[in-house]
Amino acid sequence: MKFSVATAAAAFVFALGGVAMPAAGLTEKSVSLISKNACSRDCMTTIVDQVLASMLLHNPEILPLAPTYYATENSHPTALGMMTLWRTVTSAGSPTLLAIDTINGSAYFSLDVTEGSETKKSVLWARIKVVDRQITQLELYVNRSRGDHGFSFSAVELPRNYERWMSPPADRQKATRAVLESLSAATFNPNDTLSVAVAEECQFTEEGWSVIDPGPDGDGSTTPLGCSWRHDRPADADARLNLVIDEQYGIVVTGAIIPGKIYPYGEISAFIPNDMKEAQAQQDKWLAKKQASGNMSLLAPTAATGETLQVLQFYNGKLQGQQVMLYLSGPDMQSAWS
Ligand SMILES: *[C@@H]1O[C@H](CO)[C@@H](O)[C@H](O)[C@H]1NC(C)=O
Ligand SMILES: *[C@@H]1O[C@H](CO)[C@@H](O)[C@H](O)[C@H]1NC(C)=O
Ligand SMILES: *[C@@H]1O[C@H](CO)[C@@H](O)[C@H](O)[C@H]1NC(C)=O
Ligand SMILES: CC(=O)N[C@H]1CO[C@H](CO)[C@@H](O)[C@@H]1O
Repeated sequence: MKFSVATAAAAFVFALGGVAMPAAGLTEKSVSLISKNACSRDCMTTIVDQVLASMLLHNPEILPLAPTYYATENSHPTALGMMTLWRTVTSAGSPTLLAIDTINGSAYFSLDVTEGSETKKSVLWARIKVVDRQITQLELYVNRSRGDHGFSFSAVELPRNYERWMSPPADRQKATRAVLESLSAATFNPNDTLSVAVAEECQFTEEGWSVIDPGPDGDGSTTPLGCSWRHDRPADADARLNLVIDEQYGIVVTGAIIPGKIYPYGEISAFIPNDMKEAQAQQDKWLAKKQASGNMSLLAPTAATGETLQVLQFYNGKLQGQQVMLYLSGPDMQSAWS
């Protein structure tokens, strides 16, 4: 369903009904098994839709916010009413990717949105936490250009690329919560010896895009990069583990802070984590050569910090999907969330 401002109000009324009566439709037996204030998958889905509808209405006050809530937009702590998203979003569908953790009351979602009268779309990704059916945390990010995150991106390709995530084979062998937790623990810890098999069809995206690395001189690859489980993956000893564990879809979300450098990359620029020393050394070599030829204007390599939510999908004993979602700030930044 695609929301417009006109339908948002109606959708919200509908959604509120869902939240007010989460036990409707459940059997007597299942009601007695869950706590009074548990939020089911339907309940979490409704709250996520409400967040998007409230952006369209430019009105955060209609949300079931907890008396005290935490919120960031592109890593900046701010009250919802001060965020740009509540001013700019003019169209948003239901999330293209939605992972729900009913045990921790958390959800991760991502979709393409339109802002203002822009014809170009932006990539929105977010995590929320819900306690007693009230929102206690909102961690929101929006990509408006590669300069925001230093990586490749595509709001246009995002919906198609996420279809596979949301339609896993019915006969898949689901990973247990413990397996998904071990994946989260290893994501930003290269010391962790967990061995991870990568499915051949595993889908790798950066901010919605299947990455084709053209190379700084346009002599790179023409085929999309696949998933990988690198030994030189970025480390964060304080990574935020198990933010969302969706056992139904096999999705696990992990947060981290990644120090790195913005490098010129041909005429554009790219973020390379400091832990990927080889990639940085290669880029230094390329840069020295370009500078020696003296006929190109290039950005100076500059320290930066990426705040990332890494989204992995795992079933049939293999990694099936890997997404890098990252937002850049200046050097030595820390996360408001850790
Ligand atoms: C990995 O091990 C090294 C050496 O013991 C340690 O300094 C580093 O903090 C560890 N990294 C993580 C992410 O735990
Ligand atoms: C979510 O629940 C698991 C139990 O499976 C727990 O170990 C984990 O720390 C929780 N994550 C968060 C962010 O609270
Ligand atoms: C810059 O110099 C290199 C070699 O010195 C040359 O191959 C290239 O065509 C030049 N580029 C421009 C834009 O003049
Ligand atoms: C508003 C805006 O500039 N959004 C960018 C986010 O990513 C998309 C996908 O490629 C770009 O087209 C948009 O320009």
